[in-house]
Amino acid sequence: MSKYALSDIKGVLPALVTCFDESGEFDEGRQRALVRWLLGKGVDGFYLTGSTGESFMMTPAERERVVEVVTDEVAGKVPVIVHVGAISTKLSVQLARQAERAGADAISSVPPIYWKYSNDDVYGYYKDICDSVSIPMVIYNVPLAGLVGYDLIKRLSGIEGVGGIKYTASTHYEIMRLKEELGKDYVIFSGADEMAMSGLSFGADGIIGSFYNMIPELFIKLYAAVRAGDLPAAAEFQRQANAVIFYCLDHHYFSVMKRSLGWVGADSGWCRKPIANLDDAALAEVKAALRRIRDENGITGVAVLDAI
Ligand code: MN9
Repeated sequence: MSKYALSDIKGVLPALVTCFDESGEFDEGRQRALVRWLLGKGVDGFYLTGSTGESFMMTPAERERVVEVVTDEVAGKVPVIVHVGAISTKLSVQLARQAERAGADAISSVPPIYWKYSNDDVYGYYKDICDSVSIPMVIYNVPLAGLVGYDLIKRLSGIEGVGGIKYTASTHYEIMRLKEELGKDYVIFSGADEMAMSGLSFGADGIIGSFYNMIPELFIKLYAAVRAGDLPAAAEFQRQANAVIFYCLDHHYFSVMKRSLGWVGADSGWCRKPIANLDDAALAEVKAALRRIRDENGITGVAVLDAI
């Protein structure tokens, strides 16, 4: 049973990486350990099986298993949103129903991908999924899947069940405008880690992203600083985080995130091909570079970086 209303979901939510072992199979033990580690850090919820969760490299059964395992481990301590986007409505509906059964608090989906769809098609996609479950839908606007225009975002908000958006476009003024035009109950999660401060300053309720797996401490402090109105402090945390992020983005960042967590006992394993993995030699180089970035930028209080 879902436990949290969408309006209760705010703060810092990792787009949880999915843990695979050396042979590429889902690794339940690593996954549970990572969830416990992140809960210990104080994250405010989880976003499962999204792009960062490598969902598009997984079978529906595997995605369902991840959802079962993580909702079981989380056990209602924080809210869980499950990304159910898939190549067909039929699959997305199947995943949405399973997420609801597993106790997810909300679902989310990219718009239909690969082919070019009309606005009516996109509307129909979200309507079909929303009609199949009773938990709310967070639509997902992300360049990788093709951005949804402002007018369509507003139209989609009229579907019963659509309660908010994960907004990963860079046009953050739309966050403010959506809040004004759709009301404060329309929940907005800012989705670009590099611009978390901006998204929150423009009115987002929370942030969902990849790097909250690896350096959650900086974003938890950033979130608190924005809420306290201390924008200079928030900017400093964003600057520190971005020094790490921009380096990682050039070095197979999914693998950097997963393997660097091993330095704090939360090793998250390997990525699924064609996403590349770091071998031990490359990881050693990354480690040296991150140490330098930590020291040059005066970054403290980040476990993964403190460990090197
Ligand atoms: O929404 C993520 N976007 C994608 C979340 O996965 C496409 C972000 O967290 C980015 O990975 C991050 C790095 O560019 O901002």
